[in-house]
Amino acid sequence: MRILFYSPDDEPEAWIAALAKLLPEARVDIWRDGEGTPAPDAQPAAQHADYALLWRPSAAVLAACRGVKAIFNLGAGVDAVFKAGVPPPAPLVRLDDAGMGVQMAEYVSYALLRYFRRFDEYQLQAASQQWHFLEPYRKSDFTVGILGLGVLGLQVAAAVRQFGFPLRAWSRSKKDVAGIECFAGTAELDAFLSGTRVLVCVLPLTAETANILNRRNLSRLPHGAYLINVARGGHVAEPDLLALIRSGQIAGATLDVFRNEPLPAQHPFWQEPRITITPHMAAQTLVDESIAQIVAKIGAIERGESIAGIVDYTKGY
Ligand code: NDP
Ligand code: OXD
Repeated sequence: MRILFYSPDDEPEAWIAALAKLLPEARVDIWRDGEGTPAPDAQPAAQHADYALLWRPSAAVLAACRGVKAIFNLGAGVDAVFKAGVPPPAPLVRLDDAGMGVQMAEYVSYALLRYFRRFDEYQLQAASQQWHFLEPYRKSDFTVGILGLGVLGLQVAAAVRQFGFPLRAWSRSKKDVAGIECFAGTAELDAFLSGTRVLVCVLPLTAETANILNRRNLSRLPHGAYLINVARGGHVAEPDLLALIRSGQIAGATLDVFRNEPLPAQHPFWQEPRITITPHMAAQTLVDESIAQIVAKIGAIERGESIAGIVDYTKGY
C-alpha cells in the first residue's frame, strides 16, 4: 500500500512514525512543494498512491491525487481543500473529533468563564494594584448560543451546560438535543441571535457560512454580547466586528482564527484591548489519535465497509 503525505504546517516525521506503527506494510511518500513546484519524484509517487493524507493542499498535490481510493484531510475543516481546487472524484474524509472535541470544549469554557466572571477586568485592575469588587453577571442573562452543532459544537455544548448556562444552538438541519434550544436554517437565524448573549462559532467555512459574522447578523445580538470564534477567519467580516466593538454593540471577542494567518502585525485587532487573540490553537490535530482514526478507516475501505466523516461535496463540509 502506498500513501502520499502532504502538509505545509507539519514536519512529516511524527506522522510517518505513527503510520509505521499501525500500518507497517505501507510505504509513505512525502510531497513537498519546492517554491510552488512539486518535488521531482512526487508526481510518480502520487500516481501510485492508494491513499493521500493532506493538510492545506496546494492545487498541484490535490490535482495529482486523481487515482487514490480516498483523501484524508488532516483536520476537521475542509475549506482549504476546496480553496485548492475541485477535489478529485475520490471520497474526501475529514477528521471526526480525533481528540479535538475536548480541546474545543476547554477553549470555549475558558473564554466564556473568563468573560462571565470578569477575570479580564480583574486582570486589568491587578495591573495597577486596584482592589474593587465588580458586580457579578447573572447566569440567567448569559444565554450561550452555538453556531454549528456538529461533532465539535456538541462537545462545546456539553461542557458549557455543566456550568448551568442557558444554551441554544443553530445548525443546518433541525436537532432535538436535551437541554439545548435548537434553531435551524436561515429562517431561524435572527431568532437564535436575538436571544444569544455569548455567541460561539463552530461552523465549517462554506459558501453559505462565509461572512456570517457580519454587521447585520452581529447587530441582531443583544447590546453588549460577546463573541468567541473558533471556526475560521472567513466567517468574520473583520471591519464590521471592529466597528461594533468600538460602538459597544459587541462587548468584546475571543478570536482563534483569522482571514490571514498569522495575523499581520499591523492588523487593528492587535490594538483593540477588548479582543483576545490566540494563534489558531483552539483544537490541535493530534498525530496519534488522527492516524489511529485514519488507519481504522483505511481498513474499513479495504474490507469494502462504509466509513463516517465523508465530506458532502454539495454542502461543502
Ligand atoms: P461538523 O461538520 O461536525 O459540524 C458542522 C455543524 O455546522 C453542523 O451542525 C452543521 O449543521 C452546521 N452547519 C454547516 N453549514 C451550516 C449552515 N449553512 N447553516 C447552519 N448550520 C450549518 O464540523 P465539526 O464540528 O467537526 O467542525 C466545525 C469546524 O470547526 C471545522 O469545519 C473547522 O473549520 C473548525 N475547527 C477549528 C479548529 C481550531 O483549532 N480553531 C480545530 C478544528 C475545527 P448540520 O448538523 O445540520 O449538518
Ligand atoms: C481543523 C483545524 O480544521 O485545525 O482541524 O483548524
